[in-house]
Amino acid sequence: MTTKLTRLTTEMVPALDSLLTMKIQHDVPDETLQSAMAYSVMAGGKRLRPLLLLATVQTFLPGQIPQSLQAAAAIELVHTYSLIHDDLPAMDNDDLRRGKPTNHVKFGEAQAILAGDGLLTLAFQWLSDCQLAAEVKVALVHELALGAGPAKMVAGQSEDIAGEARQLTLPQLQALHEKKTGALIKASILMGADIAGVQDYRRAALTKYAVNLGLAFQIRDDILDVTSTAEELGKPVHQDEAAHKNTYPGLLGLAGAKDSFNKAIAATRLALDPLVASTDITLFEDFADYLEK
Ligand code: GRG
Repeated sequence: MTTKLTRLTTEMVPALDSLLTMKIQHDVPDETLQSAMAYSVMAGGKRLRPLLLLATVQTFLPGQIPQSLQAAAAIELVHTYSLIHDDLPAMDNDDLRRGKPTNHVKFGEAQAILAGDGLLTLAFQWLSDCQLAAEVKVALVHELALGAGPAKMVAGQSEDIAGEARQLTLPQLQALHEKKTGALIKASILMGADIAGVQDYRRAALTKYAVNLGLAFQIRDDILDVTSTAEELGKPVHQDEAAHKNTYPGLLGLAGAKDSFNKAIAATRLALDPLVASTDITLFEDFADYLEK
């Protein structure tokens, strides 16, 4: 079945990909750095976070989609930086990502660190020079810095690494996931809301939706690490257990993790209730359906 999200993806991913390719080429004059940055950005990611921003704009103010593409692409830069650094020998020490050698395997550790640094900084350059009103750009910079920065994603990564040595409780694990993975997902949706001028009860509903979607996403990732093959995921599996990571299946068993996933998905859908009377929520429902497949 062709869903609204499939149509948005078919239309937007090629546009995002060509913007990412062209602007990295234009904005990164050093050839080695440009290759290392482009390698991971163009390695076949699903573009989930940019699509969340664009789906939010499409739902509330579709006329702003063309001006939103660069902001959506900026989120993918931050996401890609986080994956490059996460894969480094000093962090998860992974050799495979998206079915390809990781950045440091291909370009060496120093260039991989710099590629990540370059992507993180370039994201904010793109937000500051995109075609949106100045006050919207400030809101976007703030939202992305909050979600990706030292109070959220970086803190989550730090806690994840520190937590390898000890068993977290379920609330501690949920808080860690909310920072490490959830915060960027939430920022993506709220940045869409900033562009579309979504406020009050609608922004509150979107925030609740985003938090629960992010949680469902991470629990699903934990489950897939246990149940999938490396070919299916394009990255090594059973890594979490080997690294003594705190995960949902590790803490609750596979059945318990699946139960938590189902609860997070139910909460994701419930969060949309206040919007139903005024808004076509199909795109948001499609993301929940996608995670459930
Ligand atoms: C290094 C500061 C810093 C942060 C890293 C995101 C992150 C924090 C670590 C990644 C660990 C991980 C694999 C978490 C699982 C959730 C996740 C981010 C999966 C990858 O995202 P997808 O599925 O990937 O959207 P694609 O390849 O489609 O972009």
